[in-house]
Amino acid sequence: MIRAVIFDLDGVIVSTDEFHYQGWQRLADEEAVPFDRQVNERLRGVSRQQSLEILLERDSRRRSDGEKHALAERKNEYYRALIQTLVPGDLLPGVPAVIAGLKDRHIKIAIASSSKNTWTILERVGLTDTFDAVVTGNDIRETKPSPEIFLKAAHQVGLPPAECLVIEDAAVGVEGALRAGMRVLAVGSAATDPRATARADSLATFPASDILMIGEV
Ligand code: B16
Ligand code: MG
Repeated sequence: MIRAVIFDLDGVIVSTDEFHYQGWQRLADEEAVPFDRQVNERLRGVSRQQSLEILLERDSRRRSDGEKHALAERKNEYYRALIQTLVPGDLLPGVPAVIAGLKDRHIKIAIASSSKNTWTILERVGLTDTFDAVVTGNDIRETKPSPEIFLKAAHQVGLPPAECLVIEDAAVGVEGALRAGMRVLAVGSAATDPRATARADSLATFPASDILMIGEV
């Protein structure tokens, strides 16, 4: 039985994935590093520093650790300027209804996001007091596909992994949730991932009542 739902943030609750793309694209253009949306897909769910390493795979220059740090900081400044524009109306379709439906049924809800900007985003979209637990990129040692972030969220809501379902839009997130021993609903960019327990293009077509039936026999 599912008694907790753990949401990824970027690409599940809100479309900050587009802002990440814009921030990385601007940095890549300034540094004359080839970058496009296809490479950007590989950045989904992974940490800022790892994202930079992927972007720099096509770089012809050798960068010191100090330079890399400064590049990641610069991208984060661009990104942070973009997320300041977020408003509650930017929640992805279906998200408010799913959250309300789960709360009505007394299901615990949590956030498990690799982003160190999680709290700023939750504040912008009016969700700071909504979740029973929030685990961010600041609270973990290993990023997805490590199961660490999901296990930490389950621990904080006081439920075993078998009673948790994760909603993810990234391949690394789907893998991490499965490694944590949880069911996973893959949405958006991950909606064709065959490893997921269930798939949906968007939460707009997947009400809370259906979510709670995933993996039940
Ligand atoms: P930040 P999620 C992830 O969020 C993003 O998908 C990923 O693209 C980003 O690099 C990562 O957060 C770190 O974000 O630079 O804000 O710390 O999908 O795990 O909610
Ligand atoms: Mg995501």
